Amino acid sequence: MTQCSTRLISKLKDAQSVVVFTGAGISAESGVPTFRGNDGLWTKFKPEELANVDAFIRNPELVWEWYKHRKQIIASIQPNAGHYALARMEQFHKHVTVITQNIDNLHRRAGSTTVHELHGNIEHNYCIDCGKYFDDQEIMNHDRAPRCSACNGLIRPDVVWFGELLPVEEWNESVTAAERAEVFFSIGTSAVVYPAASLPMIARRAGAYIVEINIEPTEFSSRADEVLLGKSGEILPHLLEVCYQSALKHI
Ligand code: BJW
Ligand code: ZN
Repeated sequence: MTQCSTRLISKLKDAQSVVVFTGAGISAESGVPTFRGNDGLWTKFKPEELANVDAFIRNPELVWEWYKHRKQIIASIQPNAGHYALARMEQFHKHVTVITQNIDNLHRRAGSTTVHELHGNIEHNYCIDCGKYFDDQEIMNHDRAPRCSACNGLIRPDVVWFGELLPVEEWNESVTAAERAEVFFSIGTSAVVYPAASLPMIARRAGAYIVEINIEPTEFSSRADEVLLGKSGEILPHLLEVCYQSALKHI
């Protein structure tokens, strides 16, 4: 199991503001497939090919089938030990901000209270023509791409596709949190999708101590202060049980 470096213990002991930036890898141990890599969700389709509005207009049935399948997976799974450990971090710092690229709602379900969803939430849906909101119960029994009860427009999941802007408030608050972070964790993300992937660098430039947790090195690893290699569902509980306990002893 990963050792807790004395540097990390000392940073955690003093930190009032901690930011946790997560990607698909943190939900992998809950049973949500990741996007890239050999076990990736997108081995048949590249995310850039399916997760964009043109693909949806061209082939709404394919994109609906794809999201319906993922909605069913996400509705049937639970947060894992990694999500719960992050929620418990709130006992140790004044501010813990979770910034997630994930759309699966698992951080909130695990009890994290400040969560910025940069790429939306798969449980929400809206009409592309009139904007009317639909929850999953209203549309999940549709085999074909669902249509709006008000205007017959296509209904899409409230997620951010390629070429679309991130929700402005969530983004601005995430940048502010990254700039204020004393310790910044980047967990389970390949760090290749922008602008989200710029957050670790924003935090680093502002002076945060950057810790990456991943099962393998990423494009960002060489710029992190510390890289903990392993599963987030194992490393994060260890961090809480061992590293935080060491930090508490030194207060
Ligand atoms: C574990 C583990 C375990 C596994 N424990 N670890 C050229 C250069 C730069 C940028 C661009 C460019 N061309 C276009 C762009 C912009 C584009 C972009 O960044 N493209 C790049 C891919 C090149 N970005 C956008 O378009 C964004 N919008 C934007 O820029 O707006 C401005 C604009 C407006 C108009 C025109 C142009 C620009 C929007 C991006 C939206 C991304 N959306 C998706 C889909 C969301 C909906 C859905 O889920 O269906 O978001 S794509 C997909 O990737 C999803 C994810 O959130 C995102 C990031 O993936 P993530 O989370 O990192 O997952 P993986 O699979 O890549 O990595 C998992 C990691 O976990 C791996 O490292 C594993 O090792 C690890 N792991 N198990 C710990 N147990
Ligand atoms: Zn409508």
